[in-house]
Amino acid sequence: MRIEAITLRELHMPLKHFFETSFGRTTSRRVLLVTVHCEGIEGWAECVAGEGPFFSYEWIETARATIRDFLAPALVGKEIAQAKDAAALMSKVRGHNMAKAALENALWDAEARQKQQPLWKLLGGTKTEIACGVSIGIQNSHDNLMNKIETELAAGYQRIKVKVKPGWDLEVVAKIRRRWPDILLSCDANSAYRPGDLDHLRKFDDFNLLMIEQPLWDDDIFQHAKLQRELKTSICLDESIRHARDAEQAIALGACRIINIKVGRVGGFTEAIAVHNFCQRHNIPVWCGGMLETGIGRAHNVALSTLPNFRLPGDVSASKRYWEEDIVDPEIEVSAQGTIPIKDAPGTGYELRKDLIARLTVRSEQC
Ligand code: OSB
Ligand code: MG
Repeated sequence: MRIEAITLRELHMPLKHFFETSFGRTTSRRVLLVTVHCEGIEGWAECVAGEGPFFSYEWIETARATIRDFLAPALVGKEIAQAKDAAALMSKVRGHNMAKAALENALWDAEARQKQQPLWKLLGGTKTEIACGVSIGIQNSHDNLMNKIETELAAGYQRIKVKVKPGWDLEVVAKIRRRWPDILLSCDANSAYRPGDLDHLRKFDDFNLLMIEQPLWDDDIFQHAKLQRELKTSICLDESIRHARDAEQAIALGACRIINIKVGRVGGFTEAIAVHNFCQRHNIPVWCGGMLETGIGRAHNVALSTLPNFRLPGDVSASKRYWEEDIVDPEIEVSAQGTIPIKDAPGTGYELRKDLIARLTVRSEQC
């Protein structure tokens, strides 16, 4: 595959409902789409960098600038045999995994289209359906949260994850458990706690949670290892896992019992598969995280989730939870059993709505 050019587009898409985590509230997304042009074939992907440097240091402006000034020049004009060869060409750039992932994943998309193969098969997937959960943000009131959970359970989702932070945590979780004693329930702190909160964090053990996600700093595996020894509840790491070596370190130190894989956070499908395989060999279950993606990133998450060690329901949920209108056709839909059936179609199995993409685009540039 010869990489002839790369197009960057920014789209503005308001969320149906704000999404709030311990680091802030998002009401509208700035979506960065990447298109690679390879000998008559286009590959598309979404950069999952956020509107600000809060989940990670990357945000949409650093991703765009890093792609334009460093990563695209490392790829354009090159001939690669497979999408997975792109990572080596971009390795001079330190970090900026979300920017790299957007490019690599667009090349995987192009490779799948060129080979007329389903992307999930190209990635090594084996499942014919995937299990879906939902991530529910911090709300304006407990009642609003309880109503949302009721709606999502009625829709069939297999696992509820709620965002927590000091002041929106134990009381909320206790209330959920009183009403729904048996559901699969987890929480995600996005680094809102400190080791000094140990006595407080121990109280999460009363609620039979599937996991507590990323309680401490994003850049500290050692402190999570100390915390995991003190908790019955399994820790799941999200922000802390940037590549397979982080997974190796976390597992060796006992810093978590579960890992959330986000393809953007680890720099692309190749590294996501490496994290998956390492966890599988060490009997650590993984699940697919989400970053409020449009259908383009979402379809890639669906494909990744077909790998065998994705053993827990992911944050891969229906388009209609986020968007009035998604930019793929059909939209991503979840069955009444809380699953997404996997299609045998070439590529992702979801077509692009190019007219809608054009209407939502606020800027574009060619690299
Ligand atoms: O920590 O998993 C997270 C969204 C934005 C940034 C970080 C996270 C999230 C989510 C949402 O939890 C998952 C989704 O529904 O896409
Ligand atoms: Mg998380």
